[in-house]
Amino acid sequence: MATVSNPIPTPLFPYSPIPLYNPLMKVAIIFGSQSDKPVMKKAADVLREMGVEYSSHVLSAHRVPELLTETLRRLEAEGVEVIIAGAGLAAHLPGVIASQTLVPVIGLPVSSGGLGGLDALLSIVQMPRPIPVATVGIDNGANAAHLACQILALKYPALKDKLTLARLKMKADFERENQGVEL
Ligand code: C2R
Repeated sequence: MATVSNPIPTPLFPYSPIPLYNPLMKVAIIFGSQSDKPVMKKAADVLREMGVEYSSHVLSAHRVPELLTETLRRLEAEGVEVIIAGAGLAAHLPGVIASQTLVPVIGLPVSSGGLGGLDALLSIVQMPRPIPVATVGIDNGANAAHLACQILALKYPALKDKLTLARLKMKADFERENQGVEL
């Protein structure tokens, strides 16, 4: 008799009877090198502003693949809900992370190197199905964090309220700043 394999992917962290889930909103910011720090800091700044807890990790799919897997297991056990993954050059880090977890991964291409980040952008955005990475613009750390907040807002009404207020403020600022413009 033919056996049918389970179509549901096995979670990275095996089922545990101990409730590991922490109800706080949790984002992990993972990046390939210390040299990516200025771009990743833009994401951290927005998360802090929105009151979202985050942890940051320098890891590399190319340089320390075993440590990457180990850390992902730990983050899942701690209840991470969104991962922001930034890298430059042949940026495989976000895709490799996405291949190892069902936690949504936001890819942030970093412009380190002679190609201005286009290399990283294409490496991150062109993922084969069914392993998507939600990719933001080159060096746009702020947008990576805004998208992370929007994902979390599906579950946390207080964060949704904050985002709604931020949008209202943005519109009011825009109208005020663009009143009576002269050329
Ligand atoms: P160094 O400055 O350390 O030489 O790194 C990093 O994200 C960084 O932008 C140069 C660039 O290499 C990237 N890097 C990756 C990966 N690991 C490091 N793209 C990876 O695993 O994808």
